[in-house]
Amino acid sequence: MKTLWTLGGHDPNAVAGVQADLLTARALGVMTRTLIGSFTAQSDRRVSLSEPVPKPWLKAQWQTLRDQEKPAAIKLGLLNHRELLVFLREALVEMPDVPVIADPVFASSSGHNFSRDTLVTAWRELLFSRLTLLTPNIPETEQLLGYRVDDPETVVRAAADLRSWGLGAVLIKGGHARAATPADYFDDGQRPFWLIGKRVNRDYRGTGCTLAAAISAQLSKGLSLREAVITAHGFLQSTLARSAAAQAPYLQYESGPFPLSGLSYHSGEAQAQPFPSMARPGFYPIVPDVTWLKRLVDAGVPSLQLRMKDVPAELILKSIREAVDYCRERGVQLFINDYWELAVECHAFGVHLGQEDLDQLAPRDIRTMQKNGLRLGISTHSYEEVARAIALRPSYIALGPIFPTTCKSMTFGPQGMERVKEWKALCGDIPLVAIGGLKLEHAPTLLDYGASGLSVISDVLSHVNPEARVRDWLNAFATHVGPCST
Ligand code: 3NM
Repeated sequence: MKTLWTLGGHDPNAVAGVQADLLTARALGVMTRTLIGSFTAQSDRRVSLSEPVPKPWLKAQWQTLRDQEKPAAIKLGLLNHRELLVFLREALVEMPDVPVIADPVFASSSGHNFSRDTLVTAWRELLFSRLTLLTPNIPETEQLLGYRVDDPETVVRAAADLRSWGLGAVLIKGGHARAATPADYFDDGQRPFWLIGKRVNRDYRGTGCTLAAAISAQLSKGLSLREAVITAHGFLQSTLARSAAAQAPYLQYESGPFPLSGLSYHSGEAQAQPFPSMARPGFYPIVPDVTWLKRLVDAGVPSLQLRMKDVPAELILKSIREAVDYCRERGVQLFINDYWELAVECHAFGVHLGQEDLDQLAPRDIRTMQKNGLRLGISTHSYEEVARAIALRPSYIALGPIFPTTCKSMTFGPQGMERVKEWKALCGDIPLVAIGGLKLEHAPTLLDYGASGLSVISDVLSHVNPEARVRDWLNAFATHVGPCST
């Protein structure tokens, strides 16, 4: 079994330090070993003791675990003596491939200053080059770098400066910042992103430990670092929201699915408005041209996507206009694939975009779509893509490919039907459309698992009798969830 080792402080209240790590990792289904690096006496109001263990104590704990296993990941928290850091640096040499996540406790949220500058320097000199990820909050970032970090530009600069000391990646936590939406900034030297949080009306201890422990637990399960950071952020946010709603004095950890937070490559600001909602997508075929579109509309589909590939440019606008008029008159929810500007011009019901299309959009393009009342659907295939979609607050999120498909070239493998259950939870209240290799017989299971819409190409377009096949799909929806158009 893969295990997580967590090394940090002991909190007699068991709401921070290694106990918070243990509760977090357990909720995420990961077996955890705990190593005590310091004893503390702390409460909500103050820290009255913070005493590092003697080096032989840490060595004995470490050796005991080392004799039995190699961990899948190691999480470091409060380590407030240079000697312990020296020991750790040496001990880690024999496990170079184990990811190490550090949440450096230089000060607790109740204000106790655990460390002197010499300790900050020791962390930097002894451990930073071995760390997969460092997760400082803003005060810790300022303490490390010696300058004020108080706006998005300085956060970006601080992350680059921290990484220049040899860190694999850095997650700067914005909870202490003054912004209305607390955003965390992740930089691994590839494609940095912001994770957008929500403030809750209560302060909780142990949030930093929880986030870093959740990241470490997700890494232990085999997720990539980016995926671990994204899912852990969602876990912490839902833990905070649930605890605050229950007015619980301490974080309430629970196993089970949770929604992801929004992710943006551009800014940590939450988007002001959601895209307009729509009636349940229901049976939602994709067609390549207006001839097919009219056939399927006449057969009674409630939603359609016009996805024109390799169509001469001069035909595109004409087709979109004709398709929009045809669907509007018949109350069909028509999404235009890709051509969002033409969709705006023709007053289409909605637009469907892939991740590469989103790369081309500026924030003002999003505002233009919203101002014109366009619905938005987004294709997703990974945690990162779905978190990015969530930040845009679209009308639906599509997950695919559920099964192998021949209609689109894919870098992602088939997800399987079970994944729909998880995606449903990740998307929160945004409707979910399943796509990719779907056949009629999959409909009951996918609807049971929480899909609001099922999207197909070949099952209908390659059928000997497409109209009859549409009727079968509509019947499958009607028996399962009631008529599609409501
Ligand atoms: N998007 P069929 S799969 C257009 O996973 C499309 O994002 C997908 O065709 C995704 O029903 C797909 O014939 C093709 O498999 C769906």
